[in-house]
Amino acid sequence: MEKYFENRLNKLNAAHELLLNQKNEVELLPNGIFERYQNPVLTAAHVPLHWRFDLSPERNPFLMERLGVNAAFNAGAIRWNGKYLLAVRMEGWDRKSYFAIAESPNGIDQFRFWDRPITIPQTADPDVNVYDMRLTAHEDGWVYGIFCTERKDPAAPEGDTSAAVANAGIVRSRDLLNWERLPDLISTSGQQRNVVLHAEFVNRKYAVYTRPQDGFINVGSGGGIGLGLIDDMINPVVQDERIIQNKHYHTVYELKNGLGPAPIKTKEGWLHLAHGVRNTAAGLRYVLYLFMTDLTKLDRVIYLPGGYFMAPQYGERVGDVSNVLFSNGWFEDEDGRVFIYYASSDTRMHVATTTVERLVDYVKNTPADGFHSFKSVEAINQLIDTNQGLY
Ligand code: M1P
Repeated sequence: MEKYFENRLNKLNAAHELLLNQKNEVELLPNGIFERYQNPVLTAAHVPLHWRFDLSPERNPFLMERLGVNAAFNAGAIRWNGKYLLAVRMEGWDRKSYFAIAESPNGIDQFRFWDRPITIPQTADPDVNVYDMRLTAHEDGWVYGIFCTERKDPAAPEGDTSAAVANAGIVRSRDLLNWERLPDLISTSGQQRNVVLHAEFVNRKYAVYTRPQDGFINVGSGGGIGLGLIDDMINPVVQDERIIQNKHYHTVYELKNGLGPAPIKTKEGWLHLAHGVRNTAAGLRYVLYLFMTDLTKLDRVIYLPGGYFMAPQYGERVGDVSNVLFSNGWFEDEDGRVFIYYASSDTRMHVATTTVERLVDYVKNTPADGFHSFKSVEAINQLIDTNQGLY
């Protein structure tokens, strides 16, 4: 039996090391806007063996996986002390999500989890589930993590074991190891998901992007990407919340939308990455899109390219919640490269790279949605006309 244990452990360790050291290659024919990479950067299989297996041959002679991991997805991202870090949404076999930091030397491959997952301190009303952390290095000196905290709906009728309430939980840290829990977001506009902290003060206040919604899944009469102000993160009351980019009939964000990571500052405006959702006969389809807001008037959208920026393709389409791309992590490197971390189908993490220059070009020069098929054909004809003599 001991031989069996030893052989199995050797095989598990070898396969794990092979996976963690796998080189990631760029896709063969990118679209000019960004480059995808061929392998996911993180999956459930990247999780250290000592989180999953009892490694004692006495206690676990069959070397069974005791605490399995179902998925590694929807990661916040930050450039930190020369390293590329992700605050990953981990989901166990028990359906509970939690966060763990994974680190890479280059942002493209060789991601390894730190020794333990993050312990999130609890408020008086414990979180049932936590997910989708956005990391913001704020100019006040703290790194904030804003995530969705989910609890059973206390108003749910008896027998309804699914109804839930979503709100934004808030933690902050100076070393990404020790996290201080602040009170949950206080807003008067119903449930909240996809809440993101802006990195700079706005009129000496904190600014947050929100996504008010009536229900847990359905945004109802709520929805849209909102912007509000907070005086003090110790008492995070959202004031003056207003919708700055709304859902719209027959677009990629017809049903709902939500901001991804905190926006990137450019000379021309704030670059935003968001997800848009529409309904189909096969269920909801989540794609990513970009827009830009004014540098000083944060509630003014100045560019909104039509359609999606990135949609699920090939194997990305399949997973626990198929046909979903979701991103809550990106950053700009010192050299102007942008690393976009996105999850496919609520299952695994990927990376795409581009530059600020290319993204600014994309938001400025991609035609806006004309909201009618006729307008789409008009835009194609315009392009064909300007291409005369060039093809
Ligand atoms: O399953 C797709 C996504 O659904 C939710 O996002 P949203 O609130 O915008 O619809 C979240 O649960 C997210 O984690 C998930 O990826």
